[in-house]
Parts: sequence; C-alpha cells; structure tokens
Amino acid sequence: MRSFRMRNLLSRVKKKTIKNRNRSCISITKELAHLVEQEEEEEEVNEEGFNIKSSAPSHTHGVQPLGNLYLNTSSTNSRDTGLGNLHTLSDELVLDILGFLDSTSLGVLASVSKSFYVFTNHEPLWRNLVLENLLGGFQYKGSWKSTYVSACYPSFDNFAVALGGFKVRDFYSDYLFQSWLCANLEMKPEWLERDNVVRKRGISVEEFVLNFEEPNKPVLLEGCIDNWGALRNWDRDYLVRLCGDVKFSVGPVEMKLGEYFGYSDQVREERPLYLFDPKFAEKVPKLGDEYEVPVYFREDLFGVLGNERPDYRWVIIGPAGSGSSFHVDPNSTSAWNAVIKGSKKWILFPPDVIPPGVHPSPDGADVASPVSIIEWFMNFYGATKNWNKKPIECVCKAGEVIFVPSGWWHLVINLEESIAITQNYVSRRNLINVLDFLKSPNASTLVSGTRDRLNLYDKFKNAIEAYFPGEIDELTRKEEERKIQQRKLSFWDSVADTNAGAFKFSF
Ligand SMILES: O=C(O)CCC(=O)C(=O)O
Repeated sequence: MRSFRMRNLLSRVKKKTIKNRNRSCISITKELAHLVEQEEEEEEVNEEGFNIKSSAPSHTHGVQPLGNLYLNTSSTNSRDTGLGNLHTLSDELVLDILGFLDSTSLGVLASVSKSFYVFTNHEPLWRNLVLENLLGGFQYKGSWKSTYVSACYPSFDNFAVALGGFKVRDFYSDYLFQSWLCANLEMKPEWLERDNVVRKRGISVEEFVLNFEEPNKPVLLEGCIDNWGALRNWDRDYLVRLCGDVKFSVGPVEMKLGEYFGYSDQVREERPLYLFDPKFAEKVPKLGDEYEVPVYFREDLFGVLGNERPDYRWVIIGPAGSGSSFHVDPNSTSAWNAVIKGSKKWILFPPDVIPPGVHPSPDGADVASPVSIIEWFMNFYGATKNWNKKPIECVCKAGEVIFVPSGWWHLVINLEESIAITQNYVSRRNLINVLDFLKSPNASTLVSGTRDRLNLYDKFKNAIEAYFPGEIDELTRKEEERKIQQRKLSFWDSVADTNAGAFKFSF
C-alpha cells in the first residue's frame, strides 16, 4: 500500500508569503524547501494519512494536486497556459461546457493543447457519452473513453487503450486530482471501527415491533435468513448460469450480468455503477423463489395495491467501493436489507439529524447527498466523532439483515463485491406517516417508484379502507395520542435536569 498524505502546503506557503511580503523570492524559496523538509518529516511519523489502493494506477494523465505546483518552483501550470481565455473558469465549469460536446468535438479539442488533452479525457465525460448513447449495454474496455471508441468505432479498437494514455507532467488541479483520489482511496480502518448497532438473534415478532419498529430504531437481525436458497446458492457463477441472458437495471442502462461483472472487475471510479433492479423477480421468477420475506416484515400494506404498488424490492450487486450515498427511503417507507454475499458498512442518522455535508431541499423533494460516499468519509466522517447524537454504524455481513426505519438517513458502502436484497414496506406502525407523505401538496415530485404519483394516495387509502375498515381512523387516533404524550415528555425534559434527577427551575 502506498501511503499518501494530502499536503496542506499551499495554505501554509500562502500564509508565509503574505507575512513575508518584503522578502526576496530567494528567501521564500528557502522557506519552501524548509517547509517541504518539515512536511516530509511529519509525514513519516504522522499516521493520519490516506492509503491508496495497491492496485491503483498513477493518475491517468499525471494530474497533480495544486499544492505540488508550489513545490516545483520552475514549473508553470499547463492547465492555465493551454486553456487560453478559458483559464479563468473553474475546472467544474470547463468540464460542464465540455459536457455539451459530442465525442468527435472532444477528440478534436484534445489535440489543441496539453490542457485540453487532459480535460477532454476526463473519464466522467466519456462515461456520460457511453451511458447516453449505448443504452443497450456495453463491453467495458478498461476506461470509459476506450469503451466508447471501441463500441462506436470498432476499427479503432486496437488503438483504444492508447488513446487516452499520455502523461502531462505539469498539470495541477485539485478538482481533477480529487476525482482520481476518491476512486483509488482505501477505506481507513478507523472508518470501519465504530459498531454501535443493536444486534439481535431469534427475537419474536412482538419484541421486534415493541423495541424497534414502534420506536423507529434500527436493529441488525442475525440468523433470520438462514433458510434462504439465495444464501446457499447465489454467487457470480450461479447467477450468470441462471440468468446470464437477462438484462438488469444498472443506473440508466440495462446490462447482462456478464457485461456488468466485466465492468465491475476493471472499474476504478468514484461512483461505480450499481446493479439495482426492481423487477428481478418478475424477470427471473427463480430469483424470487429463492428468498422469502423475514418473519418481522411480513405485514406489508402496500400489498393491497397488487400490481399497482410502487417499486418495492430490489436485487443489489456491486463491487467494493460501490454503494448508496446518504438518502432517505422513498414514500416514508421502512426497509430491510439482507446481505447474501460480501459485506456492507452502514451509517444511519435519525430523521431529525441531517448528516454533515447533506443539504436536503426545504420541500423534502431532494433527499440525496451531493457528495460521493468516499468524499463523505474523507471530509465529514471525522466531524461526527464529537457529536452528541452519534450515527448508528455497523458492518452487515452475509446472512445478516438490517432494519432501516422510516425517515432515517443512511449511507452504505460495499467493502467487497456484494449481493443483497432489499425491500421497502408499510406496516401499521408507519401507515399514517406514509399516507401523510402521499397526500403532501407536492406529491407529484415527492412520491416515487410509480407513474401515478398524484393518485397513489387515494388508491392506497381506498384499498386500505376496503381491506381493513376503520383501521385508518383507529391508527390516526393512536398517533394523535402518541404525539400528545411526546409533547408532554419533551416539556418535562426541558424543565427537569435528567442527569441529576433533580427538578430544574429554568423558566
Ligand atoms: O446499497 C445498499 O445496499 C443500500 C440500499 C439502500 O440504501 C436503499 O435501497 O435504500
């Protein structure tokens, strides 16, 4: 494992330079050399560094973090010199503009300068071209550019690998470097250490409801899928044999399993494509036959809608590093997630605690995190160490099932290639929540998993009333009582010092 430490030289040099404005360049250069030495000494003893995966290629085009420019005093940044008047734009903006170009224009632009060469080879640009243009699936060829060229211009196939491989020695950009870093960073052991989830084995349904579902608290359930055929049988070979010709949803495209594994074996990117298919059991009924809903989650009231229920179950397959960045599950449902192969690191925050780095829109329509999983660990995980309301964390291994209560924020990263099944469901414990959610004024944007977003509320409510007359009124009454009880409790919390057990006259 190569050890890599993000240098904060840039800011340190800037500070020094401002302080020493009157001094000559030579003394500033000496200062720099001294700082580098100091920095290197610190590096040797500092254990806080990030580790790069041993299999990581050096940055495809030799892009370096901006701080390195200050270590190399004879260097200029070819990022700027080669962009002409565009050099004043941020890297993100340059890439946004390039995102409007087709493959031919990108190819032509690549020959303009070293800078355009690096920018136009930025892999996410080619990934978008592949995903937009090759909807019918693709054979991944080690990079997105090679994949595109080989699919669209087969006669160039032999050149494809060489097409994007030149190194540029003097290109400095934190943005482009970060993208490579996130794709190649090893998970730090301290990101995996905290394990504070409640684990239960063999509890009764009543205990589950009383202690976890009713109070809306996560729990990791062991031993409740031991009888699944999926747990015994599902691995790559079995699945490819059983359904190698079937196409599954992988982000915006449909892929056969062989194609997907071909991609996931080679890929090194910040947000690997994830196989996430809601129709797997309809496509391959045997997959549906080889698992059953664990006993705790059998009450699933969306079932009254039959085929009109929103998407509710998914098979999930992805390589190490793939996963789901912070989000809240759809339609205010709760969920369970069973790992069949591999393992997943989970981080969960309760509904009233928005995870750091996540900015949901005020109307609740946007509940997905803008930062990638690995970026979240790099930049935000540490902040949660000192929070009073610490997240619930665990590693969920094959044969284990996690209960994800309604409204909880969660992030999941696969620590190795993983196969899982997840289902979202509505029970009596969250029926009123779900109905409230479905009838919210902006249901047309909030509701998901169905084409008939606006009518889902009426359809669901009517069907529940037909199947379980009086149930909604009864549950609404109980929910009101619970809220009153909660308000009373929080009043007493606010006036009583619970730690000392003494009354606190603070009003
Ligand atoms: O990546 C995973 O396994 C988690 C999936 C998930 O969070 C979800 O379905 O809501």
